[in-house]
Amino acid sequence: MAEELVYKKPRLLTDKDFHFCPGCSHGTIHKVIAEVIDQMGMENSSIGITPVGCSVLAYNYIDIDWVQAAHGRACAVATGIKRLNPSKLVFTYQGDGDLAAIGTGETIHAANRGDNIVVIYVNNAVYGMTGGQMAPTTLLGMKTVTTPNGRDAKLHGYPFKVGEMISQLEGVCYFTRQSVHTAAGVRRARKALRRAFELSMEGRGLSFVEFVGTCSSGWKMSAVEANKWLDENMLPFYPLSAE
Ligand SMILES: Cc1ncc(C[n+]2csc(CCOP(=O)(O)OP(=O)(O)O)c2C)c(N)n1
Ligand code: SF4
Repeated sequence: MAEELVYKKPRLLTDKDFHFCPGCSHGTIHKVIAEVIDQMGMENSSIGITPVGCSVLAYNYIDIDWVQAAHGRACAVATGIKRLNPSKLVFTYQGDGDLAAIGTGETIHAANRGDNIVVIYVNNAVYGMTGGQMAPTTLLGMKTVTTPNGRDAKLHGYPFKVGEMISQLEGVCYFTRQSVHTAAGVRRARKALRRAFELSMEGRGLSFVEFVGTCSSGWKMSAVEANKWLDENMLPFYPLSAE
């Protein structure tokens, strides 16, 4: 009987060891991106833009062209790059601290203009790189280093559903929310990301691909606990899309 290959390292992932903590979603999301770019044969015509956050070293791991943006500015940089290079696939890869706090303005206006970029948004509900502070996306009641008693709506406002807001804008052709904490989730995420990349190359507008992710270190949990916590707490508030 022929053996069926169920897992292999994507060709476009380099041999560098990830700096991500065990149980972090970033590594699996990198893998999905590398696979989809490879499947589409776009390794020589893709440009990724990473700003600041744990995603900052993506250029070390996925063997395509990358540009480093200042914190929050990825959508503005991506807009310029795409307008000058319309034949390229241009995407950003941003955390929620980056996209939903310091970069809110750039993101909303890129979406409203309908620039043909793909925004990959990794929402782990905290500022991971700086040690697990509250982000705009932190759930109510969630403990972080800056909300030791849990996020309180009266003091800190409500968690920000960026995807739902962005999806209302005329310039946005596709919004999807995915996760990679299960094998089925990884398969759905791969399909959704491919769709976003294809729509972008068809010039249909901005695609917004949200990943609900874990920050095992910021959440102070093991890998297994973080996946369970994501399932039980993040997904009821940030529900996944069917496609
Ligand atoms: C202009 C500026 N302000 C603040 C910082 C500090 N800083 C570095 S990463 C970060 C937040 C990153 O969080 P997020 O975007 O959610 O990404 P994660 O690390 O969780 O993947 C902040 C505030 C900075 N580097 N530059
Ligand atoms: S601090 Fe959080 S987001 Fe950053 S690598 Fe570790 S687990 Fe991932």
